[in-house]
Amino acid sequence: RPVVTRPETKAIDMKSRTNTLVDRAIEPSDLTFGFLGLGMMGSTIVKDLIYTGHKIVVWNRTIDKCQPFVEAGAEVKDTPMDVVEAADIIFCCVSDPKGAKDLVFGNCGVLQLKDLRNKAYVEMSTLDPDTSLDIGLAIKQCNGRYLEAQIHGTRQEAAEGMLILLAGGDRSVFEECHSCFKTIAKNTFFLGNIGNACKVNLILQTILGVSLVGLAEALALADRFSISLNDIIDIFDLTSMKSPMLLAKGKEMAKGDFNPQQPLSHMQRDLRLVLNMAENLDQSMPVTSITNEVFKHTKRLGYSEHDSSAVFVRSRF
Ligand code: NA7
Repeated sequence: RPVVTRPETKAIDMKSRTNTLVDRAIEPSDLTFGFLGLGMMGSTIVKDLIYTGHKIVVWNRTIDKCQPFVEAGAEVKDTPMDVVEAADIIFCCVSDPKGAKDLVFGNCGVLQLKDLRNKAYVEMSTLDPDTSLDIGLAIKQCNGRYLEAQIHGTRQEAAEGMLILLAGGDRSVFEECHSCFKTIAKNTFFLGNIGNACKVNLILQTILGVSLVGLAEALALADRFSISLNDIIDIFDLTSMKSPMLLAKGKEMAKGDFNPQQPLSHMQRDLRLVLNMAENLDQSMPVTSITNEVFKHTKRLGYSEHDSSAVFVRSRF
């Protein structure tokens, strides 16, 4: 097994500014927004929200990650429950459905505050529809309002406010989050009931995952023929098959630069969620199943924390 070095994770630079946000003339809401989870996406989003003038209260499991946000003007709290107490609308952005449930149902979690009247909870963690329904129901049973707001895009797109935001659940929350969503997303969709946004997000991830594996296998074959990968990408760029995402990922594969924009572990998690959804419907998804196996194997090779484009490494064996 090759020795794999972990990708470098740069500390968030609170001083850099993004032109797209300057141009958007965002009028920040007067409400106080809580934010649970300062990972790669979470920290980028919070940075944007502070920059556009929102009042923010944060919490992260690894407390050190909160420090740059305190310096930038956010308040930090000791537990998720404390954030809920201090904020009107609380966003959650953690790695997976289990983490999302821990924050709601766990020790010092959101539901410890038995009455959520006048509070709204917004799930940005990528979730399967059933988990989102469970969380939504629990929040509503405590008199709170719930919105799932699934985010589609890379960390770079988050930094530039160019995500696609897919929402479902309580429309009034969707409207109250307008200035936040305008900060982070170029397009925002309200898709109706809880679960709908999760389904659409996972369907988009299926297209992405399957495409990446196809790209990786084709480039690996070119490599076996000793055809320059850069030449292939230049020609691909002239075809009607090209897309900004595939071009970017192809270039990363050619360079062997797998700095995480969308971690491979997240891609595999999404494929697992897709296959679970399909299983419940008896929907056959053979290509997605194989794609999932390819990503699982690449994880086993040590590339969980690298970008999804690292799937190329496995295709070259
Ligand atoms: P990252 O960079 O992998 O960060 C994951 C975050 O989730 C990070 O803040 C973690 O805290 C937190 N986390 C994970 N599990 C838990 C549990 N069980 N309890 C509390 N906190 C937890 O992910 P991204 O920021 O890129 O993505 C977040 C979501 O946005 C994800 O669903 C994407 O699909 C969309 P830590 O810092 O490790 O203590």
